Amino acid sequence: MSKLNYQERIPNNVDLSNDLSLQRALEHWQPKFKNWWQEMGPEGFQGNDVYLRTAISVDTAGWASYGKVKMPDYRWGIFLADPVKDKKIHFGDSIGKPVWQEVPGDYRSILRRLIVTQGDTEPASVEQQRLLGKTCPSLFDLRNLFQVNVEEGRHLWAMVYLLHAYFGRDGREEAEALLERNSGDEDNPRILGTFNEPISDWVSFYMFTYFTDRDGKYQLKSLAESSFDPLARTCQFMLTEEAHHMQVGESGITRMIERTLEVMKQLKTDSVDAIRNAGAIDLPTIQKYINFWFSSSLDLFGSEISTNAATAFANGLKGRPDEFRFKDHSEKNTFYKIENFVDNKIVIQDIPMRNAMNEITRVAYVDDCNIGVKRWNRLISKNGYEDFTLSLPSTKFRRSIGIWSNLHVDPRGNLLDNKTYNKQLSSWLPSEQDKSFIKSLMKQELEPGKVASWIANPRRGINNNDISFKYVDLN
Ligand code: BYC
Ligand code: FE
Ligand code: FE
Repeated sequence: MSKLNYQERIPNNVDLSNDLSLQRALEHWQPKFKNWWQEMGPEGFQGNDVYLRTAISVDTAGWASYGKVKMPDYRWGIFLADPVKDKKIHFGDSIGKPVWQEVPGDYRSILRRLIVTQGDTEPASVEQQRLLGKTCPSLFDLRNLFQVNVEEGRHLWAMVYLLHAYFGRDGREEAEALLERNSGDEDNPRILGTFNEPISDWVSFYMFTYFTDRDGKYQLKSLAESSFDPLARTCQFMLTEEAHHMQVGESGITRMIERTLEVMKQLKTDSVDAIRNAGAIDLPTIQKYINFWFSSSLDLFGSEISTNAATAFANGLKGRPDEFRFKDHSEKNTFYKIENFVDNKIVIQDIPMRNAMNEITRVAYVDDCNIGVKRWNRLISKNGYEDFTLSLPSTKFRRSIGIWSNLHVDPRGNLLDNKTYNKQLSSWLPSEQDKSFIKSLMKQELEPGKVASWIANPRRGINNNDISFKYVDLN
């Protein structure tokens, strides 16, 4: 087990003190990161003690410690999973050769592009969530928001370390640019679409952590397979933290639904108006938020048929999530059945497997998303409302990237004509009215143990603490 070095300015397990020029470069970037955190990070509560977990080792048993810390003093550091001796490349064209400890010259720009794209999402999400503290439904949720935020900050550090350590001057420039692009900025936006969408209410926050952080899980799993060993090891450790982010999303959505069902039972009605008047969120509105964030997150996997993805696989840079699940790790002359849209018709085609890597990853992601949906539907039917079910919309619905982009497809996957589609679109997505209703519910609740009207109490507290524990010290 490699102990993390906490004596240094930048906690790390990469022996930073033995590489003075790298250490200096990162120490030069550190104050820029801190400035960015102050300006673009969570608004408010920066001077308050927050009950946060911090990584202290990469050992699976006991990798984190919990304690109160002011966010700007959080110990962001560089932690890579332990190396595996004699590790070999296990997919693509170079199976069996040793994994790389340095970047092969030929792959420099494509690898840098992957790392920059991954890195860009991390600070983007912090920016998107920066105002949510003002409307937190409880201290427990406020703490979870900040936990997610500081860890996304650490994920940025993870990518910046790789850029500084392995990409020289270009890498240092990219590291600066990661702090210069901003979510939703007209002139200099974040790279991927979803990360420029505003997250202005907590319903969107839970949807984002359920659906968009889960894209993170699948992309990190693919990169954890990489033949560039430092990238693989970094992503492996990031996945440990990622699990909590998705848990925040899943439990948040569950608690919203629990509260809605409670109101429905009390009032013996499923009338949208009655539920809303009681300060809870009707299930059809929750469905609309699912439609929005799921469809947006699907675009993050890239085009269904992608030569970029084929190249990244062939070169051993990016594998499939859980590559061990597959028999053939070369996939050189193999094919994948895909639905394509040709001459205004949906057709089934065999395409080279390597070109289908984005779609293969997307399919695994969709299955994973469905696990929570099934659980929510069990909860709804257990409470006696069998005739309402939540569902994921068709993967063809509202896409902006790939085969289905800009086609008029309804949530069930049917192609519609222009006019019908545009008329109905607002009934599938949160309307202005829905949004202003949700906004009206977003009232800050800071009393320990209390929650806002629209969400149930959590089942249990954090790290064996009570629900009413003061997760954020106010004053
Ligand atoms: N928006 O062949 P294509 C996370 C671009 S989330 C805008 O279709 P490719 C997190 C693409 O860049 C995980 N542009 O796709 C979650 C390319 O542009 P260039 C983030 C898009 O390249 C929550 C062009 O379209 N990690 O960690 O095979 C909170 C054609 O590309 C989009 C990664 O993404 C889009 N949605 O795959 C915090 C992993 N989609 O190069 C954090 C690294 C595609 O022609 N990135 N484009 O200018 C990748 O592996 C790939 O870049 C992608 C795209 C999977 C994103
Ligand atoms: Fe992350
Ligand atoms: Fe995350």
